[in-house]
Amino acid sequence: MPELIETPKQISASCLHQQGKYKQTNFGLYSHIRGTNVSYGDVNSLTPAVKAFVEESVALCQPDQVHICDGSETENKLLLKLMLEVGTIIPLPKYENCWLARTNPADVARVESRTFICTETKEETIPTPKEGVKGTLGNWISPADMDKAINERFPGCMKGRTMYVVPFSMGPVGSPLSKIGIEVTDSAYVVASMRIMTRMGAAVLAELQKQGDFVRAMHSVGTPANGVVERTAWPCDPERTIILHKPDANLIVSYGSGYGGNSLLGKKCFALRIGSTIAKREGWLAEHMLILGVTNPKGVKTYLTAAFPSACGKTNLAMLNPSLPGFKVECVGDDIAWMKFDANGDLRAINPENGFFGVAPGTSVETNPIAMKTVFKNTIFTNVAYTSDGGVYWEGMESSLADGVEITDWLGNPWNKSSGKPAAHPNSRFCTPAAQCPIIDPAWEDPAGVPISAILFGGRRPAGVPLIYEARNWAHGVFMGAAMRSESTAAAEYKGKIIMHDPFAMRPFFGYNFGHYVQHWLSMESHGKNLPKIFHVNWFRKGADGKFMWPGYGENSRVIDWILRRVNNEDCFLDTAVGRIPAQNELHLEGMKDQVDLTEIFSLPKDFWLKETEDIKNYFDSQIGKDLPKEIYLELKMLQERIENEL
Ligand code: TSX
Ligand code: MN
Repeated sequence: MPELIETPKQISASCLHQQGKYKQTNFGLYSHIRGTNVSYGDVNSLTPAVKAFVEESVALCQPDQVHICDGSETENKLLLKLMLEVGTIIPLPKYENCWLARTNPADVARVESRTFICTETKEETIPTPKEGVKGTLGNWISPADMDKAINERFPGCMKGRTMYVVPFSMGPVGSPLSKIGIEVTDSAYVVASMRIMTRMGAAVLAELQKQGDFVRAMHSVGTPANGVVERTAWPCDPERTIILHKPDANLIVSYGSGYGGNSLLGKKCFALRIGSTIAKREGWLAEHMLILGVTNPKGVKTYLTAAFPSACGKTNLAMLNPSLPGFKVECVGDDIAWMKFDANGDLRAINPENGFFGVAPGTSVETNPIAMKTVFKNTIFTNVAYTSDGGVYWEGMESSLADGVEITDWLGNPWNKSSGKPAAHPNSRFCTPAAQCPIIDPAWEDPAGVPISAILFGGRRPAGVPLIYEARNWAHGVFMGAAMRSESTAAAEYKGKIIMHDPFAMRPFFGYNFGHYVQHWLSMESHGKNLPKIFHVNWFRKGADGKFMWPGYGENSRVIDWILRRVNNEDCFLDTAVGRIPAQNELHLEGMKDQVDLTEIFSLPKDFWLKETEDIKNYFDSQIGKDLPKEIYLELKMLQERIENEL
């Protein structure tokens, strides 16, 4: 194998990796934590509280050595070398600093059924479903059972391995909207990925010296055969995988999986689940939303957020290439928004992340040229296919495949178009720095956040739901979020083409009782002087011919143009039973290639909406019951009455 990365001269990676042995690093100081050697990093950079957390973790997990991450280039090279040696990653010499990780085939996605929130009482975590109904708004675990789950898995789980201490900031280091976490993990893949997805390293430890609060996150890929460390390329323990959150203690514990959402604990576990509980306590919002900035032809810049369930093209919208002349979209984030009303009553948002952990299949020069310009440097790919010329391949990349190139699928088998299965795993990912996105917003790291003027909800709705409609007021908008549904995804555990409820696109990510979450959203109305307007979009309505009625992608800028005019309070709307839609000729379609039947795309079939509101009522009754605020039931009732009377 050619020497693809420069080995740091002072550090002998293979020595570091040998069980029970280590060599002096360039830090020159022998140090220990609970008798365990610190092979890299400076113990004195840890605050007493961080040191105590590391000590507890070391005592429990019994790693051979401790590595305190500084986020440096030297450290990253060491991690890459370690991963290359054991086969966790392979190089992708076609690109600059890109790597392919292939997981154990049993460890390819988040595992919702093994994800728990721990509170004293069940009611704090999940609404009580109706008798005989299985709740789908999260899983509760008691403190005693959480302790038991930890004690059954963690003691000695890092024997023969290195424990990495990963200091990370969600949000720009030092922003008043940011929060700090410490993740301990025995996975070099997790460290390298956290370095991309969060602000990681010494600067975070320095910030902690100023303000000490942090979220504790403990992660191990696990050890299936008790006590025996497997030197496999992707160690994991799928049978005993568990992801635990204890909001009262700002604690995350994850065992058995190295996969993204289960192991990069800053993302779903912290920024959404623990984040939403902190946000509730502190009076702000932690949401599963993209953030984008739009500049109109007059040069006016407006920021929006949008919450969509998976498979709706959230990353594509975050990097939109507008077809409307004179419009410009810039990206602040593609997955998570932390939002808080400032002293002026403006809602301000930060993207707590530092990278994109995007689904690869479907990403192409046709669907998202900006993403394709982002991901081919400094990127860790996971479970995509690779090509004989040292590149990557996934479903959707057909048009950029050179002749004579051979493909190896995500499992390592030769692949061609007649193989009958996808080359890349459908949930395969790119993990890439946000800063290298060519349309990253100039204010994406503004510590004050960007001012949000509109919030979009949406879903994949083949029938009945118009292209765009606007909420009549805040409470109606909150109802729209609570009533969100989408044609189901292939990414999670639930499969098949059914219209699934996914309120606020947060169903797998609530950190506390959904009924209380909705109450919190309603309460936000009184915090804001300049409340954002709320909209619902649907790019996916199909006509009688079974074809999509709206061309989507860049043409969505026409919908955004109308939203911006509404934000500006222009009188360009028409009231309907479900909300406000563009008035005649107010959705600008000039210069559009495709013909769009506006009457059909904005039609509101009475039978559909009667059934839809009945489904929503059944969902609310069976899943949330008394925990759903009465204002939301009232919104539903008023909607049903308008449907009855106006459609
Ligand atoms: O991301 C999508 N967006 C948002 C883009 C900013 N997708 C892909 C969804 C899967 C992740 C879309 N798919 C969008 C969309 O607006 N619309 C559609 C549906 C659609 C697909 C293909 C065509 C039209 C609509 N047309 C042709 O294939 C020619
Ligand atoms: Mn997401």
